[in-house]
Amino acid sequence: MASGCSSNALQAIAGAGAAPEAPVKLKLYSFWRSSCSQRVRIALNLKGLEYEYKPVNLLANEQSDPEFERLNPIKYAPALVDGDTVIADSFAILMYLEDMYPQHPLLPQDPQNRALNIQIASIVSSSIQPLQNYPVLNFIEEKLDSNEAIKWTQHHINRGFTALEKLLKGCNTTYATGNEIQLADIFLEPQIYGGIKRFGIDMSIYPVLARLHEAYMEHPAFLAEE
Ligand SMILES: N[C@@H](CCC(=O)N[C@@H](CS)C(=O)NCC(=O)O)C(=O)O
Repeated sequence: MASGCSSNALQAIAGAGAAPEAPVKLKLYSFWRSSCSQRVRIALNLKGLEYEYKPVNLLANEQSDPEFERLNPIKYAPALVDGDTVIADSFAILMYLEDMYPQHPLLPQDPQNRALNIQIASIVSSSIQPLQNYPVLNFIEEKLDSNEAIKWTQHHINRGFTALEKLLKGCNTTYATGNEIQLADIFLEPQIYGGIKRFGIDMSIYPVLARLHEAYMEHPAFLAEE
């Protein structure tokens, strides 16, 4: 996955409504394979925001470095620094970006559609991703074995994907909740991508999610990520 893209490319992704080019001030502490970090990188791409990329190698335990722990005491990627403001947790970062940088809104005005976006984001962020996080998998591998860890992960991803597929049944828009990329999509794609590439999830049983994955693969905000 790329760690960022040029400001010209970002402006092109954000489209005509993008804010005028501002001096670099955002810093994103991120790990390339972290789905939570990918959420933020996609939103930054969509909003056409330039940022300094600060890699945190989770496989080398850099999240435990004191410098990073000061930014995020729970020692998870990502964390965003905007001037004097530090925000850790992808959901909080996305809501902050939405408030501060309103170009390419991530949430629709319509209350039902807004709630659906938040519900989908919440299923991914509360009921799927935490159950496939390294500390959880490492614990299972230590206590049981690696076969149990992969079975555990696949079970919880399939449980979440089954719910998401039901929720999106009949979805006939380009993306999950409309014809623009919104919050739901930003949570869905990194989870689907990781499900396929890391955890071998069979997407043929999730036709709506599989169709959305194809659509994301065509969109420049996601392409900049792969
Ligand atoms: N709720 C947090 C969860 C963050 C999280 O779990 N990040 C993972 C990577 S996606 C991580 O840093 N794991 C720590 C580790 O692997 O030790 C968020 O959305 O930012």
